[in-house]
Amino acid sequence: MDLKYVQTTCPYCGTGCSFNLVVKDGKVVGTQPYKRSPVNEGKVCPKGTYAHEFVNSPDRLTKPLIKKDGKFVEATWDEAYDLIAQKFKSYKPDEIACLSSARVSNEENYLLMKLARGVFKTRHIDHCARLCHASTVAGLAASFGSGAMTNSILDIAESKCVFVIGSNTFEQHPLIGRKIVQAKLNGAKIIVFDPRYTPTAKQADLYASFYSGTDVAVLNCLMGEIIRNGWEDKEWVSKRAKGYEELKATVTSDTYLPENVEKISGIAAADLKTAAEWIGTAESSALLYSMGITQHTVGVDNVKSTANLQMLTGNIGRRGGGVNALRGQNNVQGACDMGALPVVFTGYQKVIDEAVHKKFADAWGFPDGICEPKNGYEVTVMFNVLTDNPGELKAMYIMGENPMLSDPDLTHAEHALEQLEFLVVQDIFLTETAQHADVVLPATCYAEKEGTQTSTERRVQMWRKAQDPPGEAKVDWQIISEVAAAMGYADQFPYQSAEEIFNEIAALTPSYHGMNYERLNRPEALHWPCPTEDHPGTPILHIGKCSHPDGMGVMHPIEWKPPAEVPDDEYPYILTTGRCLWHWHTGSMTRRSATLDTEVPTGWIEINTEDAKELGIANKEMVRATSRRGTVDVPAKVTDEIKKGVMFMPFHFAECAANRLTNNALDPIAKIPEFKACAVKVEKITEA
Ligand SMILES: Nc1nc2c(c(=O)[nH]1)N[C@H]1C(S)=C(S)[C@@H](COP(=O)(O)OP(=O)(O)OC[C@H]3O[C@@H](n4cnc5c(=O)[nH]c(N)nc54)[C@H](O)[C@@H]3O)O[C@H]1N2
Ligand SMILES: Nc1nc2c(c(=O)[nH]1)N[C@H]1C(S)=C(S)[C@@H](COP(=O)(O)OP(=O)(O)OC[C@H]3O[C@@H](n4cnc5c(=O)[nH]c(N)nc54)[C@H](O)[C@@H]3O)O[C@H]1N2
Ligand code: SF4
Ligand SMILES: [Mo]
Repeated sequence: MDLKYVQTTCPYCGTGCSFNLVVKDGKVVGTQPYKRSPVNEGKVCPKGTYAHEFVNSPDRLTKPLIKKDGKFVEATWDEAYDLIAQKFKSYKPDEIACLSSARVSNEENYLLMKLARGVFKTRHIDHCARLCHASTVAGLAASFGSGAMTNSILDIAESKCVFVIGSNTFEQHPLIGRKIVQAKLNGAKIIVFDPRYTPTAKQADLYASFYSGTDVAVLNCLMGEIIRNGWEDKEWVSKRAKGYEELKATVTSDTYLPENVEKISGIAAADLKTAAEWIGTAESSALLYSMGITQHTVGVDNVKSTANLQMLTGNIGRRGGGVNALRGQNNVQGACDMGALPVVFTGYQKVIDEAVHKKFADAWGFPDGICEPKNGYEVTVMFNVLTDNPGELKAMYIMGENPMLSDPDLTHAEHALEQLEFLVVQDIFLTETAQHADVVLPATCYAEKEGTQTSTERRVQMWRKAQDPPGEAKVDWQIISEVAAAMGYADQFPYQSAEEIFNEIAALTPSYHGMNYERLNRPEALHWPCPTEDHPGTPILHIGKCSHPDGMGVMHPIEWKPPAEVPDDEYPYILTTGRCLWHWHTGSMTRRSATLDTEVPTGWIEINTEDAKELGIANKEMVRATSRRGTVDVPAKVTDEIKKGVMFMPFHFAECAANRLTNNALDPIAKIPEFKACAVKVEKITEA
């Protein structure tokens, strides 16, 4: 028997834990701790523990598929490439859109970006960050000049106060949750505000439940209290921030007095005052947030409000402080860094900047040029254009995304995909989205390839190959290179290894400039920005100055606005949606993992005990949930752990898909949908 251990990085969340894959006779069969990573020190959560289980699932795609007369038939790679090339050559650049993937490596995101802008010459490229932290990228860039998590994971343990708002850290970033526990053991006060009494909330010294969609009111209230009590960091505010007077006028207005915000949010005035005191008087205070803040029509406003609070209390550029926007997918940070966004090339270099455009055009050397220096469409806008302006977009290339379960208002998403003349899906499983494709390309998963991914704390770490791909499946970067070659651009895609691609990225990207595989190939890896080969990397951003050209932080006065859809007589409850510990998004991987799937076999809707009583609904009973967009039948989970008037559904399960109900209303700047608040009614199912 041949047994080996291959150290790699977890393919699930943005925490970026490391573990060893156990490889027996050439096949991945298990995981083992790898203790030298400073991020997780050998510990992993259940998804990490069972990250080998989906790898050799019998459902893995092993051959290209081409749809003929409505049915998939197996094809050779050459047949698939010929068809793709013939079709894509027949469309104008603006008729093509690409979705890249937060699941794949930096190298693969970079190449899809190059394929889109260089080969297809389209400006329409985006990925699931749009559904996730688009508000963070826009909001934190406006506040600090850089859209990334400001501090490091290890730094959270140093904090004297940890304020968690809109993150269920213990289920969604468990090994960051461990840092909260370490901070608590070091004497920190923990505050959690969440509509649900989550496992994270259970760790709190102060927990308050509140209505989804009232975050700005709550954050303004805390700031108002801090200013009225003189707890603001006067030096930070005077030396490093712009816009204090305007912010002060807004947050100290009567609207945001604790007694008034109690009525808006449902948090007791006394709790708001206590939270303000703890945050305002702590030696350092870290704010952690995730989707509870970003997935709103006011997502950017919410993000800017968290930045306002942290600047006001001098917690930017400080150890144990920061705005810690916890990025979700393993490589969503990297996919953004690689320019899989409609407005930037790598490292946030703007598409509309002529000098940047020329830099990439020159470096890539496409004889017939690249896409125009114009911004493209966001994922959500692409889908709206498909339904509202038929014929404008005709073809789509989707790598490693499953919008047929993850997009808001699935009826709309399905209608949108049906408008396409030609759809290519490159995935490891035949997902709900792949079912709609004309060509499906079988890709390899993390265990079958080399590459880098960038975690939420901007740490760039490596994947290492542990086994060969199943059947004829190919590595994503190789597929992209071969599609480019079939389109006539082999010279621009000459790669033999992921490392060669990484070197091209480093050459074109200032924040990755000092990185190479040799430097990354060590347990601690490197945090960007890392501008030169002797630079140690940057775990904490904005020390001494922010990233705006003048070095200043910008405070934004923001008024609270309710969600796009609020409860009324017909739809009297607020529905919020999210995740659970055991499953990952659309379930393509975790529902094919025997242990995880056994633990949580299907979805549910959380209903407050009093609401359930009024509705005559019993625990575990199948109920019907309806919004203005759709209806699903789903088992009820009757619980005191959710605020009365609010209901919650995880979105992992196709048979009771939360996104049949959600609202496709968008934040005007970030174009992120309002996954965290819509109006629903819930009824008993009475047999006909
Ligand atoms: N197990 C697991 N882990 C994951 C993922 C997964 O699918 N499964 N996905 C990853 C990804 S991509 C992401 S983006 C992260 C997301 O990580 P989180 O954002 O932590 O996860 P969610 O469950 O979407 O939402 C977090 C919390 O927001 C609360 N919430 C709901 N509405 C509101 C509101 O209006 N305001 C506030 N303040 N809070 C509200 C919910 O009750 C929930 O507890 O998780 C990552 N980690
Ligand atoms: N209601 C509701 N909806 C939501 C959210 C919510 O909170 N509520 N959250 C949103 C958020 S934050 C996110 S990030 C999105 C996530 O939305 P998606 O990104 O669409 O969801 P995933 O299930 O992670 O899809 C990733 C796909 O990549 C494939 N894959 C995995 N590894 C590889 C690989 O190496 N190569 C290739 N080619 N494919 C691979 C998987 O099989 C899967 O089909 O969902 C969003 N949708
Ligand atoms: S915390 Fe995230 S990165 Fe760590 S093992 Fe769990 S899913 Fe993987
Ligand atoms: Mo996400």
